[in-house]
Amino acid sequence: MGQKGSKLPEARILLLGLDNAGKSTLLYKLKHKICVQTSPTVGFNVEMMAVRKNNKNIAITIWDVGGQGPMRQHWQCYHQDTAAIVFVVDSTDRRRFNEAKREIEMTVRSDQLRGRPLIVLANKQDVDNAMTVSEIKSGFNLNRLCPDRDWFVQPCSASTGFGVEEAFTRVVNMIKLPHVTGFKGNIKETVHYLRSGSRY
Ligand code: G3D
Ligand code: MG
Repeated sequence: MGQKGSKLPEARILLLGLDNAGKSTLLYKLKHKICVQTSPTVGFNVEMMAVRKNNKNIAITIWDVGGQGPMRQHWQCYHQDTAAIVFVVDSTDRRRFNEAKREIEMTVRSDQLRGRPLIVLANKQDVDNAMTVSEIKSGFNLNRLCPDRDWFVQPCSASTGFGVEEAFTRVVNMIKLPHVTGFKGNIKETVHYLRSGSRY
């Protein structure tokens, strides 16, 4: 069932958000349901999955690049080939909501991410008093922030799996095929490049 050496067109999905938002938990949850290939974590986590889009098989690579320090210099390189942005929010953390807001605002300002779909995951919905989708939507002011890209907010719980598959099905549906076929590298080459260029 492995996809090693897969020649499928690849689309990169960038998993962003503050530390503790639940990005790695989310990736782990997806991996155990539908993942077909893994790479060891070296300053980042990445998973590849085969999915269907428009009756074709494509490979999506999901990059959890929440790393700090030396990895930050590589963030631009992730942006370049990104087909969709998934921004994970800890819905229980009202204290850091403004920090998350600043990060999402910086992300959507990136030229290389212009027009790419944005999916906000309102994570940790299993916890009482978690912020709701509408609180997050209006708190981030997404209508004004994203006038020129597709976006949506999905409630989910990376711990229980609630909403996780739905979110990624929607992400795949929102990816534009030109970005898929325009992907230049492959997952192994990119991982090799990042390892050789970093101190990890
Ligand atoms: P990050 O990769 O974004 O930094 P992690 O975040 O995936 O490491 O998760 C940070 C903490 O949040 C972890 O708890 C994890 O179990 C928890 N978490 C992630 N998703 C959910 C969720 O949907 N619901 C709840 N209740 N907790 C979640 P610990 O205690 O290990 O630090
Ligand atoms: Mg993590």
